[in-house]
Amino acid sequence: MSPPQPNGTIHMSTNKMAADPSTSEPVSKKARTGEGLVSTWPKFTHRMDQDEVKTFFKETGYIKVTDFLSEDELTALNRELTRYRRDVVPNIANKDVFYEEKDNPDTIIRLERMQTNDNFFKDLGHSPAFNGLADLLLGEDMEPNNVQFFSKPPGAKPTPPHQDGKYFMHDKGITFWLALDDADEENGCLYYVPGTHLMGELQHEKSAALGFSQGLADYSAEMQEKEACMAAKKGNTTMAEKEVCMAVKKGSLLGHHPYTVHRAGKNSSPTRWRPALGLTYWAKSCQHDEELKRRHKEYQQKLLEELENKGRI
Ligand SMILES: O=C(O)CCC(=O)C(=O)O
Repeated sequence: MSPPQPNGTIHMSTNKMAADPSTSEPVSKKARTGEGLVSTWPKFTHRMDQDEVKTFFKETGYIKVTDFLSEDELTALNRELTRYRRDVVPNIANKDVFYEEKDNPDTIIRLERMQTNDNFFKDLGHSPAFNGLADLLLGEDMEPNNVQFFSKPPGAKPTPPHQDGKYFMHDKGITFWLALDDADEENGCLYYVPGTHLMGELQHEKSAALGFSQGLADYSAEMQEKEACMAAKKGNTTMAEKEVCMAVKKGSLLGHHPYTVHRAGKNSSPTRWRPALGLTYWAKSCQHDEELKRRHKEYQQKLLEELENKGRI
């Protein structure tokens, strides 16, 4: 065990667990930061085998945990989301909400920075279930960077293949994607390309998809063809061939490394939406990177201007 930290937390040597006086089990220090409902939710170690998930993540760059949330937790989360849409959305900044049909509250396709607009979602970000898992997978102290809602309406276009690291501008992060309803090939589930987390940042180009300004250059139809030819010559497989379909039931959790290449399919269902919650975490050490903060602010500003000019927000 390391010596007590200035804030009184005692870190265990393995995964930074602090002793909880109320139980004989160690509990993440993050358990204490959540208020109300979320703080009573079991920590991630009750939801999966942590060694297994850590090894899998290291090798593939992603995780998939079925039934991560219980029925009751999912019901509570959906209730809070309904409240957020009804009570919070009318008062938030334009940049934190995107609609399929502008200003039609029933057609929200994206919510951003929910943790800064509402305490429930702030607590969710800090909860031992998610923040503790981020600490474990990245092997350092992580903190919530964004809590987002992504929804694909019936007929929605695909999300272009990309690496989140392109948006983060670093690789000390992780993205969790929680299915709020069943997601499959029909309504636009995610696809991962295993092992791409080891390839560093790949070249991206501008994409027309709202909220996903960057797409992988290599995935354009022309590049895919070229890649397939080269791979065939060398006896290799292409990214498209390696990609894994992440169809999941509601309550399941996916997670990916900043450099893991991923995309979402189009929603070809005539009736089903595809709602999900995204939680991104950055290493606490990023707080000290002034250059990163500056570049990020500049990027956000540019993005906002572009969205405003297009009349999308
Ligand atoms: O939900 C989607 O359509 C895409 C989500 C995504 O790309 C992400 O969370 O990084």
